[in-house]
Amino acid sequence: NPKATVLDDAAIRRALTRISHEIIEKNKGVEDLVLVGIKTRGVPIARRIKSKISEIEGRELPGGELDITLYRDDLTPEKQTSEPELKETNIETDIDGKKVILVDDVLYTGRTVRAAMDALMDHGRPKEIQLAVLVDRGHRELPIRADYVGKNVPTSLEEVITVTLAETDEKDEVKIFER
Ligand code: 3GP
Ligand code: 5GP
Ligand code: MG
Repeated sequence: NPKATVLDDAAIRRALTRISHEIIEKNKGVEDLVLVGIKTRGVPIARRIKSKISEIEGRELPGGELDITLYRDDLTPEKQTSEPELKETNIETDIDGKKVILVDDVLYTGRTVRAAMDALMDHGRPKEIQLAVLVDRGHRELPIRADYVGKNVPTSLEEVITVTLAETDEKDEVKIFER
């Protein structure tokens, strides 16, 4: 049972455009930036930001993907016994000395991002790692925060956020549900 639409397609587009500008501003340009999406839906979000930044700056950026398997088939918090694990890395450039921007759809406990940072460190020595997420739903269990946030959506533990994107689903939409 859906409770509310948090972001519609126009709001998602505006949020990603804003984040793209914020990335350029914070980094004073796009030198040494690499955009890495976390599968599944972090990947199309990273691609959209990457192409928006390229459009603004007139310059292509390297990209990549990390596949971090999520904990469980059952997604209720009390059943999350194991840690998220890296399945696959696919980054088209050497990340040594680069500023890697990790991109994910939803930030929750922070454990996926921690696993993603571990994977990057195994891959090279990035100069810096930054984090961009479409939605921050709170409930962090680690000292991790996002540098760029599409929307902060305070949730209860009983609520879930659904993110659908044109690339993987029918349309662009972020909704909040009661479990
Ligand atoms: P994603 O591949 O787009 O990241 O975990 C598999 C999918 O389930 C994820 O899709 C995520 O969007 C969705 N999901 C919904 N609620 C939760 C949740 O509370 N925890 C996790 N790990 N995934 C969730
Ligand atoms: P974390 O590791 O921070 O607990 O969770 C982050 C990952 O789990 C993200 O990749 C995200 O896809 C997924 N996730 C956690 N909570 C939610 C949620 O409420 N909705 C959606 N769509 N994904 C979630
Ligand atoms: Mg995800």
